[in-house]
Amino acid sequence: MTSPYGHTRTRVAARHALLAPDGHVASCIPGITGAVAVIQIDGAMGARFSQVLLTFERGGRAAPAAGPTETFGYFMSGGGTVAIGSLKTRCDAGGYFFAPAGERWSITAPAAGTRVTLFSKCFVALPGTSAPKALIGAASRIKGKPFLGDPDARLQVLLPDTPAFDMAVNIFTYRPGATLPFVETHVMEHGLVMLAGRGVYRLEDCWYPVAAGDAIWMAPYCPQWFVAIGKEPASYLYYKDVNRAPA
Ligand code: UGY
Ligand code: MN
Repeated sequence: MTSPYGHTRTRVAARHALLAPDGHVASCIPGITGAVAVIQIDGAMGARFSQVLLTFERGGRAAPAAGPTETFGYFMSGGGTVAIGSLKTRCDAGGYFFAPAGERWSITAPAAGTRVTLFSKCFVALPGTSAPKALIGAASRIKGKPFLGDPDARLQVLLPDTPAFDMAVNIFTYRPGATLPFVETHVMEHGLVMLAGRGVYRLEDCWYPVAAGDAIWMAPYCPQWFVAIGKEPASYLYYKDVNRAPA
């Protein structure tokens, strides 16, 4: 809903950001046609990765040139055909893919209105370890495990937890009233999109009301905490950089 007095929940601070959907503005991204592309987080904000929301029209297509970045894509709604090298599968809502650096990937034949969140980063190789392989999966096949023993805060780990991967992408689902158990402060950076429900996100010394569709950036060492509110579970998809030596 537009505000007659210029209010928005969006806030871009030096070391964290909340982007509410009311502020979205589309960008043209090479290799993406027939889709509204909103760059929510990237290097211009201070991040070391990018987060992009694609909303496809019928006949839309995403097929960027291969480069040094690896890409994780998650179908928030709708569906489309994902191809990475020799892999090719139809993904529906909750489907996801990982395309390693240097490999071409594409999304074709999307249902109209399909929304996909992409996280991309420059791959950092680990000497002596082979690079991670392409994969296509579905969140429905990944069991949610209690986070630090709390059955009301469940974590689904979407990518293999092995040293080859320098990124992790997880889904956190909270029953109403459940929280992150403590205020986390860590070197890993986060990009996040609220998939469902509502809550309050603490970022540094600010507490933000958040709801499905909101995107959040947390710089390294940004103190963070969450509580789910309302009557429905709240869930979010989030990115973090992992498994590499400190800078
Ligand atoms: O994996 C994480 O760091 C996660 N517990 N952080 C978060 O949900 N903000
Ligand atoms: Mn965290």
